[in-house]
Amino acid sequence: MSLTLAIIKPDAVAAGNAGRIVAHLEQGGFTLRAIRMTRLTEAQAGEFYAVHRERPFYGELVEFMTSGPCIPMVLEAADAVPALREAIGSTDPAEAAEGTVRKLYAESKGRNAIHASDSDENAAREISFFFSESDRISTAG
Ligand code: 3AN
Repeated sequence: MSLTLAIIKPDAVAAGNAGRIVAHLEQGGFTLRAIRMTRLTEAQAGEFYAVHRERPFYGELVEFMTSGPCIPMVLEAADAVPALREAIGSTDPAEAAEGTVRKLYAESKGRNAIHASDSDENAAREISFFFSESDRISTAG
């Protein structure tokens, strides 16, 4: 089993889809290990998305991610990183496969409902960004 980080983004929280997205992921085989709601500051969003600093959509991304509360969570599954990437679907909801979170709940490439770590290395960094070791509750046994 391994861990990954998801963030239910401000568009999905504002639309009232947070609970449905958590349920969808749990039904898809992911176990919740930590969850909280937060509103990112510009500095926090900028640091979280630092790898995208040179991309043309960086300003828009930071503005969107600070526009309202979001819900970071730690999810556990076998091969959690690729499994969650598959479960959320393509960045652009128009290209996302049927049954994926983005197909079901995303509005556009920018307002796309959910973030998921793209490598084990980034998952570890992103989990530590939002949660301390003691926040991650083992649900086994
Ligand atoms: P993913 O979230 O699927 O890993 P990335 O890493 O290419 O996608 O992009 C990170 C985030 O930047 C996306 N989740 C999305 O919110 C935003 N983004 C990506 N491409 C665009 C775009 N063309 N216009 C606006 N925002 C974008």
